[in-house]
Amino acid sequence: MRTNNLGYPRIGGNRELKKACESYWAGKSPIEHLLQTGKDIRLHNWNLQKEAGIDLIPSNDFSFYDQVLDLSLTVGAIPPRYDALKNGNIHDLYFAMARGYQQNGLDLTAMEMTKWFDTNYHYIVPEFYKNQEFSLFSTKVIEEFAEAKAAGSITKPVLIGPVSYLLLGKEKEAGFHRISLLNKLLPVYIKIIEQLVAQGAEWIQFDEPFLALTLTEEETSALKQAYALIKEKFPQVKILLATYFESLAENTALAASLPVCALHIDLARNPEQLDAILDHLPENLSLSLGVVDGRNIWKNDYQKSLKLIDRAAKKIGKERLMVAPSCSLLHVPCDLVAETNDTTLTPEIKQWLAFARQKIDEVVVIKQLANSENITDAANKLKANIAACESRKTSVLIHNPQVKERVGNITDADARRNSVFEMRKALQVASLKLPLFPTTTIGSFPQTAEVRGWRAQFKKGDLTQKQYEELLKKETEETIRFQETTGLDVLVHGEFERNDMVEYFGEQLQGFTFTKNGWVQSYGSRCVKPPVIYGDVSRPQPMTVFWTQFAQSLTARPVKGMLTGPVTILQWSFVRDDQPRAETCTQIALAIRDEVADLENAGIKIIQIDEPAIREGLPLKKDDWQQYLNWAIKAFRIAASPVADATQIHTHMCYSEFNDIIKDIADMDADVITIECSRSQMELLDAFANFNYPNDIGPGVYDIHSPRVPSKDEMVHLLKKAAAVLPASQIWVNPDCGLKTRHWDETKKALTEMVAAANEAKVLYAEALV
Ligand code: 39S
Ligand code: ZN
Repeated sequence: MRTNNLGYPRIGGNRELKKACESYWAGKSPIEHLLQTGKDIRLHNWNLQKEAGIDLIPSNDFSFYDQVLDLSLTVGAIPPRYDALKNGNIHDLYFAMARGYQQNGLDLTAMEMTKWFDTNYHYIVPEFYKNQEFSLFSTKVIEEFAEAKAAGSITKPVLIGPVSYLLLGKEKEAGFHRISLLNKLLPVYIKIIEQLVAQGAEWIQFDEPFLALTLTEEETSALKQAYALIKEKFPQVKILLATYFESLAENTALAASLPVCALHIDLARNPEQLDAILDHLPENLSLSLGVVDGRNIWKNDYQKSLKLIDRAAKKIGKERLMVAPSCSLLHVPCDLVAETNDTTLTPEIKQWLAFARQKIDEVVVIKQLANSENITDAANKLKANIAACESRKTSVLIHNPQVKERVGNITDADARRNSVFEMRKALQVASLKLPLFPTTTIGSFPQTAEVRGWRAQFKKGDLTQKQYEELLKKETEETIRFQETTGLDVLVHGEFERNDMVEYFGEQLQGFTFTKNGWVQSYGSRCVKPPVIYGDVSRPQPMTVFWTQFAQSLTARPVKGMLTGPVTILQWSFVRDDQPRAETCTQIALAIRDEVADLENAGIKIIQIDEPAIREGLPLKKDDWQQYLNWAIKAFRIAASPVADATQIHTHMCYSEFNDIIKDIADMDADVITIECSRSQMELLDAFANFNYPNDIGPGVYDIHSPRVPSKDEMVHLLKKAAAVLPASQIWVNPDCGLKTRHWDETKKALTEMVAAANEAKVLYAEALV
């Protein structure tokens, strides 16, 4: 039996990569510093896996920004707008594709970014053209193999498989399907394998996560064709085909029939699939058992894992088995040892957890136990593991009977506003007196280094609570004044007191704990620190009323109360694995509901409950969608429904395509929804228009993910597009997401242009008022 790892976090134990990237982008350090940082992290990761006893250590799991973007560069799928950068420095080209480029007289937009399956990781979407050509443009995968070899490790290079790579992309022109590009793409894969083999690679891992989704006939034959060709060209190379995030289900026979050496399956997400796979496994195929959860931070239950391994060993023998995490460890923080704050992450809770570094050890110990190696030491570890699992099951921290009772008593009426939208809208129009094309923002204003610095100082004890609050009050007041002078209609307080839209709530809710250094990459250099939900959730006291009320006291204009919705808090936290997600979500919904009621009681007339993660929470298998939507939409409604009809509820969504769940979005029954639209040039609106979406909509009129300042005319153009398909009285004007990652100068310019655009639209469509 061997140990296998699919990928290790690459941000560095103290986010060294983030800091080095941002410093390079800001022109504060040379490229050499960034390259050296990457090299140090890779070496550190390989060595720790080698020393721990991992047999198949991944390489090319490192990336300066994103592994899908790396592959686009590798196979030369570089969109034509970057042609001018192709002959220059490859790093400039790479980061231009990731982040856009406004220098040397060029103004290039970034490539689109979207969610990596149902995770909170974002990848750069490959762009494909009808006459797409591929070539081996970057040799990163080969260089990193050579680098590891020089450092004493023969690694297993990791690449996204050709079929999944194509499926992850998007056609940028009509008239072809991206899967038809396979024949042009495969020769580049062949070249890569050739060079890896020449360097001495024995194993190569191809990730084909689409095998865990529903496949069309074309996709199925593409998989067969791709792996048959690789087998034909390189009969001696050991290919490990990795699937994860879901079960193989109807693709089990297909996956087992592909001519590869080993198949990896996700047994953390779906242990039930093991038997079906064992039944289909041909004699020459090895199986990598993903028993250690690569997506969550709970300590592995060794006894449970050993049972699965035993079942497999009985059927196919130990020699053909590998023990592994369920997926790349990219989605968990680096090292639990860095958590030293006993008051927040108490020793009791800490003993239930395992981060990437610990999961590597778990894989090795499980293998030793299954293989009867290192017997005394392994047996002691098993004993300790049983004790930790038992402690978690029986801890009084976990169960709160009052919360369970409240969830049990929820009625349908709790999930319904008092009146239908038309009646509410009339009352809201009368109460709020907003103009046509009302302007607003999504919630956050720039989280400057200064604001973050205050929080860091406050946490260290270098600022008192009072000093910290005074600084935040000043920042909030300036933001209110800025919005007033710019002429925005519905103001926000700016969220300067918040570190993150999920962590901030996690810090204040019971049943949650949070880490000091539990960073996980979200996109590029941006990281999040997901809170940990370990027990029943409740809200001991108001969480946002103080700052919202303070901001409202400064102005006569309405200030929106800003909350994160239950589905998003669930989706972006590390969740319990000892009860259904629906149950946890409903508990969070009740906590947010209490907050909504408190905001209303404090005189707040507009409350926004953000649900950007509702789409990504969708199960990967379509058959499971409806069940998820039922509880997820209900959770939102439970949170949104305690208020009077005149109180206006907003929600915000981004980063997704909503066309296929538009009916469910309508069922959320928010009075106003603001959505990301600007990168797709309002295409999304067609879905809302075709559906006759009844409530108000704020289609984002500019892309906040880029520093580019849009002009008034651009935004008027987008508003006209919106007004062509929707009644003008239904349209709000806003950016497409929060402004926390932007700088103040861009923000001020962009919002000034946006208000001017709304004013022009008001004149153009004044007749719609009557
Ligand atoms: N998921 C979550 N949870 N939250 C989101 O907002 C999103 N948005 C989408 C989808 N998923 C999400 C993804 N977009 C950031 C921005 C957008 C994202 C994701 C992340 C982001 O800005 N992250 C920050 C970053 O990577 C960290 C935010 C944070 O937690 O830089 N900040 C803390 C704070 O403000 C800690 C900041 C910090 O690094 O308190 N402090 C320094 C340190 O610890 C010290 C302060 C200093 O001197 O700068 O070293
Ligand atoms: Zn957003």
